[in-house]
Amino acid sequence: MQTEKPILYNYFRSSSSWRVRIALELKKIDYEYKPISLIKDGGEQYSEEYTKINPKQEVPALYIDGHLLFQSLPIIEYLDETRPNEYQLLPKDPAKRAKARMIAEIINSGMQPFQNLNVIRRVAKETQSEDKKQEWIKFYLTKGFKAVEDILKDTSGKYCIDNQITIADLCLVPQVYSAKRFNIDMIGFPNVKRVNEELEKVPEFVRAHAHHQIDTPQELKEN
Ligand SMILES: N[C@@H](CCC(=O)N[C@@H](CS)C(=O)NCC(=O)O)C(=O)O
Repeated sequence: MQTEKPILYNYFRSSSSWRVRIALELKKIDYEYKPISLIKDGGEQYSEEYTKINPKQEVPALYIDGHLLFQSLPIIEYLDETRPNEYQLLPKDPAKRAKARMIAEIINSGMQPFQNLNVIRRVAKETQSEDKKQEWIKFYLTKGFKAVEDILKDTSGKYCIDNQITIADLCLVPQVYSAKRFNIDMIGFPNVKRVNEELEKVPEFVRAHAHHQIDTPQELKEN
């Protein structure tokens, strides 16, 4: 039984953090929001204090039920298993569950890492070129969205898997936001666009949005 309030170590614009914020909202879990700035003072994720929380020096990390958890997808699965409610984020049906995980995995391991701050900084440094960095991001995000779009043709209803919100949707919305930030042309991905627009209307997704957090800069809060 949970006694202490969970603590989410996260950053407003981090797509991995955002996935967990949506899960916490859907599971109706009251939590303390602990901002970890990825840019302030060279990045608070590298501080000695935070490295003790997450040795991978990334957000998110969630302290819950006496456990310190990191890696967004296992966190979401933990919340789903320990807090069953009307939102079952991993569908019961094995084929649907596998397809939801397929989409989540494409985004988690085939897209997000290639736009991750320390990775793109290294690409820019090694190539001495901001253009090469942009090309790199565009290549991997487009490749990932092509695969997701193909899956959605078969699986999507209102959301990624029929009309049930799943772990795939929690990954999709922050990834589409990142794509917009990096100026990726989404014209070839109508199902991604349609499902994303549908999800953006869900109140729990609105509350978890990058522009609605305590560490969101004022100029973005107004958007
Ligand atoms: N697979 C991890 C990825 C975590 C991750 O890469 N987080 C990014 C923000 S979305 C980060 O903290 N980056 C810090 C850096 O690149 O220094 C997860 O899903 O939690």
